[in-house]
Amino acid sequence: MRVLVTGFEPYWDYSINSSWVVAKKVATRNIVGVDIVIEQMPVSFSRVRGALKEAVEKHTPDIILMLGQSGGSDKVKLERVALNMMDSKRSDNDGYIPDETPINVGTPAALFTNIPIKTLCAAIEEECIPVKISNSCGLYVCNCLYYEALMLCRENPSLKALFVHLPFYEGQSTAKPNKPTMPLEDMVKAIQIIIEVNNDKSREI
Ligand code: PCA
Repeated sequence: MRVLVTGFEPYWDYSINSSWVVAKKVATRNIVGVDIVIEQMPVSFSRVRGALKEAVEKHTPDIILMLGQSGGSDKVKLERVALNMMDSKRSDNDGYIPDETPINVGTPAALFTNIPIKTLCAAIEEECIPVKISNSCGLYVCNCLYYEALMLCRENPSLKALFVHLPFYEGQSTAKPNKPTMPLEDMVKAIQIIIEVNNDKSREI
């Protein structure tokens, strides 16, 4: 099984993005029968979809596992849905600010993950890592990437995709003061569990 793990480049005043730090650590894990490849995604509405397509063509993964930083969150968030809309008060890394702009014209308003997230949530909870299912991936670049990944899954039903939002990690120099953090190791472990559960053919997921 090949897993493409993506993380995001820095954005706003976050010169370190926890999602990329976690992706790099996940890539060093040895999971029997699993080939893990990582790619960094741009925080750009206009470039992120092409970057994902290119990465998928290059690696031909079975699963796309996308990571993003959710500053202020105190849990790992398994995202259930991507919405066909871009909206933000702040610009992306290209200086673009969308205003309730559709990602695609003529495609569904919402797309759901094709990975059983309740099973994953329970498996991560078992390891006492704070986790929850989230029903909103926001309307910023993370959601745009997720929507594109789920569109690719519609074209190729054997492909699976999930977006996971991550808190700041403990000791992250760009974490906002008084905002929750999580040990880096817990976040890496959570992603490892997601990969292992998906790779465990004996497990009914
Ligand atoms: N988080 C942002 C974009 C990049 C990232 O890591 C988001 O939640 O949309």
